[in-house]
Amino acid sequence: MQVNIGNTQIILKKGDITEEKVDAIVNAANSTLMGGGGVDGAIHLKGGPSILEECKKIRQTIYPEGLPTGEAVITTAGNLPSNYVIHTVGPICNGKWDKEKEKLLFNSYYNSLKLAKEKGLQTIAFPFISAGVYRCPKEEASKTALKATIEFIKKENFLKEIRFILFSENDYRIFEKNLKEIIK
Ligand code: AR6
Repeated sequence: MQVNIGNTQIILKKGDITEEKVDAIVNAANSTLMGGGGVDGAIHLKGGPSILEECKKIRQTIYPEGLPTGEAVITTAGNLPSNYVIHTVGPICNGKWDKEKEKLLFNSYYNSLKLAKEKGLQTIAFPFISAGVYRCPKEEASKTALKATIEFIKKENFLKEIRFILFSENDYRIFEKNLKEIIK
């Protein structure tokens, strides 16, 4: 599914984010920035060791105590087809949801988009942040992702293409339903 909002196209797609050819893919990292499972593991595995090397430098210089939840940083993308990886940390929900988690997840998407703008990027692809190991309720997490994206487009009028790469049919359907509701 794809829709245009302002000058930006929002694209929903089922697939593997490590195969996306965009200016930047977003990584659902943890605050250590040292890798992990899920999409984080897949990105480091396929992208190769240079991504981790840059993450280590970021830890040593800007974030010695780890990347706070809701913030975002950028590295190059090693062997991946994209040019950059934007690493952000979503909230840990463990099945629960409240205003604080919503705000933090909103910030993860919004700050990733802001960083892409600062770098002058045109295309970006997101995974379903915090919907895996961090177990945020998918319905609310998807609405928050779309809300942050649309607010960014309306305020900043930047980026040509924002993609959501959903790993399962079920996740794709959740996004499709919520995006249809938001634009109607
Ligand atoms: N492409 C697209 N989506 C994917 C891929 C992929 N290759 N692999 C998994 N997903 P998760 P989180 C989906 O757990 O919940 C890591 O260990 C997955 O189906 O990757 O934010 C980090 O180091 C799910 O819908 O991220 C952190 O410790 C979504 O990506 C922690 O997990 C996010 O699932 C972060 O947890």
